[in-house]
Amino acid sequence: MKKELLELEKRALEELERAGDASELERFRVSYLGKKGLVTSFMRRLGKVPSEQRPEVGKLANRIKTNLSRHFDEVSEALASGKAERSTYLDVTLPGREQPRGHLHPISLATIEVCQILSRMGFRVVTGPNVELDYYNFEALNIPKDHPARDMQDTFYISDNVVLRTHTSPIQVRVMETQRPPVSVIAPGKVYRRDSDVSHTPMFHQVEGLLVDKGVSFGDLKGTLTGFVHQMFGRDTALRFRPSFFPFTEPSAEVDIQCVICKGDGCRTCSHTGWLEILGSGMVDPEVYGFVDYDPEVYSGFAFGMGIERIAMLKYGIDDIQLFFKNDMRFLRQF
Ligand code: 2NL
Repeated sequence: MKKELLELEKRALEELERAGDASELERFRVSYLGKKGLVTSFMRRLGKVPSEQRPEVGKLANRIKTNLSRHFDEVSEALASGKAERSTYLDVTLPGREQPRGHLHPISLATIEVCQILSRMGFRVVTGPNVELDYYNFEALNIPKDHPARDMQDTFYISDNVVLRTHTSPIQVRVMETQRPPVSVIAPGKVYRRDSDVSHTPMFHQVEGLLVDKGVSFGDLKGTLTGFVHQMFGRDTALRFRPSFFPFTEPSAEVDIQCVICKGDGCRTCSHTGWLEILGSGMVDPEVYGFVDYDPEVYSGFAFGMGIERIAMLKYGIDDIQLFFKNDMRFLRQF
């Protein structure tokens, strides 16, 4: 009974607070304080309250009735004298509230830019499964069973012969398997490696490229990647090709660009070398052609691969790879 009364009071006060004009106020008066109002009918039912509780409940009911009447009088007066602007007035001349607008993630922006530059050169964008057969991820790329890259330490194994792809090369192997040269494709996407520290994340993004035709030379590789670097980092960016090794290319070369921070003078970002490694590349190893039934005596080609996080960090001047994965709006809003 007491609880019911207190709830009634709370509801009544809320309703009174919302009353915006005389008719709403009158409606309030009738439904709570009038002859058939809720408070009045409560008073009538007091007789049914057990006698030992009656004084206490009665006192409470009286207090609530007095309180509601007093509030009612106050609001009536305020409304009548126009002191309180209580109606729900809509100022249609106020400027609208701007809706926050989303935008693409910096990794998406960098991926799109890389793919646009290479698409204009004639490469076609292809995608493939993130969960791959060991065959497409390793075997067909000339990475033998005992190669360290296959180690459980480095690769997420789903089962004996199924992995999370460790690069996007398997997409290109699938293209070669179903298409005869000339082939020129780029494969963007997520890749996975069991690596997690300040400079590594277990999932990151890559774009790989592949071009196979009759008479493709290392000069074509150099020209293509030079054009790419100049469009991505600016025409005045110096680059160099440095000998390297990958199981799936021979010869292989890594591409360095002049440090974007110190312009080659040497700083912390480039470990005082003046150069930054941005991608790996090479002429497709003839062993790979064996798996996709291309004749290495007829065809040759080049391939390359780059990590998008690294490209985005250099392009936008970001020094911490973890920022890409934290969804901190203070970081993301800057793009
Ligand atoms: C790197 C190096 C590279 C490739 C990827 C490739 C693909 C096929 C055949 C041969 Cl199907 N090669 N891809 C070649 C050289 C380097 O990536 O540092 N990536 C982040």
